[in-house]
Amino acid sequence: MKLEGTVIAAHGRHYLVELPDGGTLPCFPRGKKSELACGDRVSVARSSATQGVIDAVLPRRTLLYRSNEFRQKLIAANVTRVVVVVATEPSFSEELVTRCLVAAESQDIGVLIVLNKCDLADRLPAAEAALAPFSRLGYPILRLSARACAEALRPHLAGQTGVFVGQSGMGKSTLINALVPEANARTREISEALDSGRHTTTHAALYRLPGDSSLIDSPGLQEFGLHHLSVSEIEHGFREFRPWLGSCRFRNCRHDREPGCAIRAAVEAGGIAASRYAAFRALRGESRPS
Ligand SMILES: Nc1nc2c(ncn2[C@@H]2O[C@H](COP(=O)(O)OP(=O)(O)O)[C@@H](O)[C@H]2O)c(=O)[nH]1
Ligand SMILES: [Mg+2]
Ligand SMILES: [Zn+2]
Repeated sequence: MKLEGTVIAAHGRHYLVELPDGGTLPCFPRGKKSELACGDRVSVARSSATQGVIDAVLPRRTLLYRSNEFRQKLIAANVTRVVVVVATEPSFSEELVTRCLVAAESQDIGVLIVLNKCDLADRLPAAEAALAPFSRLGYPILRLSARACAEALRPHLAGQTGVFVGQSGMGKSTLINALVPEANARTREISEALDSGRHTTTHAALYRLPGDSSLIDSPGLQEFGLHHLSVSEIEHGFREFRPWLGSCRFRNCRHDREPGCAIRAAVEAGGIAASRYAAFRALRGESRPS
């Protein structure tokens, strides 16, 4: 009998699938190459009382992933909201935030930046300064403390499938634990099913929230390679570039030294921040040829 389920945890080629009755089943994919992500909808057949086989992945609405020149790493499937979690302490990488935003924009996924640990007041001004460029671009920023007021995040997740992305130490797991009462139980269930009880959080996990929302906690990112994006996807990932795209003299302009480049003109006129243009050039330099 075929069942449709949702991948709620992924660890190597082991997946934990949530079934329609709410129970979970450890599963292997049938094909050799198929790689799945947390949030994937799958068609499953039971192979025994305690194990299943994934026959097919249903079409994905979105797929968030990162890549370097050698391999790609899926982060989450079917998410509707990317929540970039940063903190006042330890300090965070603005470049990593930029990369998370470009990845989300390239998939047309809405973004929210959460500045956590706002209780550490003396660290707040530096964090605000680092976030100012993103705020100016119109990205919403929610300031909170996971220890005191995690609830402030809940309305932003209503009806959404969200994914937390960010460096480790930013407070993602603390936020999950505050928002999901059964988070610890689920974490234990996942560890037991997928890595024989080694209570580590090396894998992503999907948690259910009341009100038809879900939240995926992903392992801390130290880097977010975007080698899989084309130049066109990267330029669309810089949302303030969009009004000028298509206005360059050359249709295949790389916005480098080409004459009549509308993007460079916008940088010179102050419509695009020089730091964002530099970030674009860095990402374009590692992008796949198109
Ligand atoms: N002061 C303060 N510390 C926090 C807050 N949220 C998390 N932490 C601490 O930050 C550390 C890292 O949190 P964790 O949730 O493991 O981060 P993760 O790696 O992003 O999952 C832990 O020691 C938390 O107790 C907060 O709002 N304020
Ligand atoms: Mg964590
Ligand atoms: Zn150009």
